[in-house]
Amino acid sequence: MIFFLLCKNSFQKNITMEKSDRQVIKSIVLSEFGSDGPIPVIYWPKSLEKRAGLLISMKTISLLMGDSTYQDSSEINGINYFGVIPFPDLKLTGLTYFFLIPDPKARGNAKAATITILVDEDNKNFLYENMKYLRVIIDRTATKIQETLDKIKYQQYIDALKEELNEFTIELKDPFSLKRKIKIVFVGLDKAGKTSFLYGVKKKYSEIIKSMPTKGVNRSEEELISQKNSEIMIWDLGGQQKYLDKYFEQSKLYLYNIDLLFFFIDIQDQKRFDQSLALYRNVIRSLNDFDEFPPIVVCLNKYDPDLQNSEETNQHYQYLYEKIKDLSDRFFVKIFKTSVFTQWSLMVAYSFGLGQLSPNRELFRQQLKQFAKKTSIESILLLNENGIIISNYSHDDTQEKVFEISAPHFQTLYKTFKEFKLLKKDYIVSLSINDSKKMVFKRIKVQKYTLYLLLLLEIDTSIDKIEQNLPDLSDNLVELVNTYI
Ligand SMILES: Nc1nc2c(ncn2[C@@H]2O[C@H](COP(=O)(O)OP(=O)(O)OP(=O)(O)O)[C@@H](O)[C@H]2O)c(=O)[nH]1
Ligand SMILES: [Mg+2]
Repeated sequence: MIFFLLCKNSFQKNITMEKSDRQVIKSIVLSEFGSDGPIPVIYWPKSLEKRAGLLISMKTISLLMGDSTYQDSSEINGINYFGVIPFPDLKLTGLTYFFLIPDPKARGNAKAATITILVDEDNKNFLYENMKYLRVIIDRTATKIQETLDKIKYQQYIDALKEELNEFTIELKDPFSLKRKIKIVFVGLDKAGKTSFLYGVKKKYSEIIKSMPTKGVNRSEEELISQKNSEIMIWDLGGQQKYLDKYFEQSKLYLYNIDLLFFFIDIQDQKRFDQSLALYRNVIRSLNDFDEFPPIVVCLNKYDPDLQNSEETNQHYQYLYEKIKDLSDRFFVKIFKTSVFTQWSLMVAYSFGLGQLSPNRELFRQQLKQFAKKTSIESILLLNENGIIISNYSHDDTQEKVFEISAPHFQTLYKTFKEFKLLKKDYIVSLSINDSKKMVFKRIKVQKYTLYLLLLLEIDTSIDKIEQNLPDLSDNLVELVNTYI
């Protein structure tokens, strides 16, 4: 933290460009956690101000590791993920890859490292739009760095990275587009419950009752955190046969350029399972033809609370689960049981899907994990104002599940208490759980956003301990929240 303050100054004028203004990528920095802390090992351009390089190293590495110095590689073992990080003082935004370099001399036999490529903050959309390509290119460089023992080669690898990125951007039609346009598509047979799901997510219950079959496509906008940089459009495709035919005939319009796909199957409608799966197969085929592989969330829907113990329904679930997995070959697919009667089930599936759109989801999780460690919290979950789960972290899966189910209830309670002016503080604490644990639901302000934390902790952990560590968490989240999507 102290370092950030020291470095706060305006350096951007010192970052000169080697070529023309058309160059999108302004700088590349390879950082390492050296014996004196994070330092830029290799950077481009050569004219990059020393303190700017140091700021980039400090910030990226400390987001990776928290305030604690890097001492135990088991803590961050298996770390390799991306994040989009703003550097307002430099008027730059970076795409950072976090990874470890094996080093027998370092504690834990590895050193934390980051590769950051930077663009003008006004061009940050370039990073989002081209994320999947940039990730591949940077990942390759990181692997080369991890594999060599010869540090002299680092320069050569970063030069090659610069060249490759340069070639990549030259081929792009418009690297300077201003808004990230995200397309989320809902597909499934008619009456599968797509429109109801979307109303349910927004808690527009009265609309669910009135809901009519969707004619053609219903487009709506989603606002997750900040709408400044992105526009999230949801396409709810009516599922009647006459419309389905049209989507495939004009697939370039409907099924092209999808960032996230929700696919719905009515788990109560056994007669139409095969028809549903045939539709799924066709959608997969069409995506394959376009060479596009968006993440897919499959909702086995109408899994109503009263059916949860039904043997038959669970057999159907198993059947559909396996069929879907079989059909989804090259895709990242996650399958959920959902019902409009359990609002949390909608939120869990919906949040998971939206989370896939964020390049910072791992970074958020890492922040929650660090906070949890410092405060001896077992489980932690971060919600936005609308009950969408931004991130969570938990020691075990069962707890995570319980948390996802409990969170909306706590949020409702919190808002109710607040409305009736029963809250003196900005948190509520549950009764003891199992005589040893308690839950705390707390509102936090992160910049202009109101977010909520649900925490599971030892019964005798004081709320003060949480409060003491919150400012650090909020500070780090401020940095990340604006680049969440
Ligand atoms: N039991 C049960 N019924 C549901 C659920 N979700 C939706 N429904 C009902 O299923 C019917 C169809 O829901 P819609 O949301 O209109 O379905 P859709 O997939 O949008 O249908 P199309 O617009 O024709 O493609 C409505 O009567 C809903 O009330 C659910 O989770 N459980
Ligand atoms: Mg509909």
